Amino acid sequence: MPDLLLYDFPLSGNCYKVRLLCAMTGIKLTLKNTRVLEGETRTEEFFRLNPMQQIPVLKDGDYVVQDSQAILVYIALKYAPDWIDGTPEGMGTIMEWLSFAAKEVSNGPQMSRLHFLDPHENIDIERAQAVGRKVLALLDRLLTYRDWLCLGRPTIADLAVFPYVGLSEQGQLPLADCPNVLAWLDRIRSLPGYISMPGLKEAL
Ligand SMILES: N[C@@H](CCC(=O)N[C@@H](CS)C(=O)NCC(=O)O)C(=O)O
Repeated sequence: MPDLLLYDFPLSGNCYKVRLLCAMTGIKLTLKNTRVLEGETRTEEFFRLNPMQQIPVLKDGDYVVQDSQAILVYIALKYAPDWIDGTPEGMGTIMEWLSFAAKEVSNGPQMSRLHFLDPHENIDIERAQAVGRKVLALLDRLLTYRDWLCLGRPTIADLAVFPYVGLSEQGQLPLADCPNVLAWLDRIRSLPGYISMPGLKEAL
């Protein structure tokens, strides 16, 4: 049984992705609260841990990996293979969604939320909300045809996209007009081992 250490912050959707995968797969995770708002990721010590100066960072013994998408891939490949697909085709398809999480979801719903949580961040809110609306429209259209983002089953692709889409309303991006997104959020919430985070609604 692995004993992983996560540099974590309770309000971070990127850290939550990792907490969620571990909760759903019964993997023990030790949390190290990192005070991002007080500049703890800006220290020399933290730079040596992660030159990107961001959380989440995962330590598995001597191995260190940063970036929420990279951490999901690492944990799933090593400890939770049901949540990934080892074939080139399956991995390629999952990567499409991990990239979507890192670019569109981050530039849209994540940045819109950050603008309202921390007005000191220099965010172009109109652009972020425009990207956010496109993300929600795309997902709602796609989820008319499928229950999960890819491969016909829950994978790390769903967990990578879930947090900031679920938190969209904190960025003043309404979800009420996206019934298929709401149903998908609910399907994820119904999976065994599901845990929530501050700001996420408990049900539809
Ligand atoms: N691509 C990274 C982005 C991580 C990220 O945005 N981290 C934020 C918290 S959610 C952070 O560390 N912010 C502090 C900073 O950038 O100074 C990932 O997906 O993990």
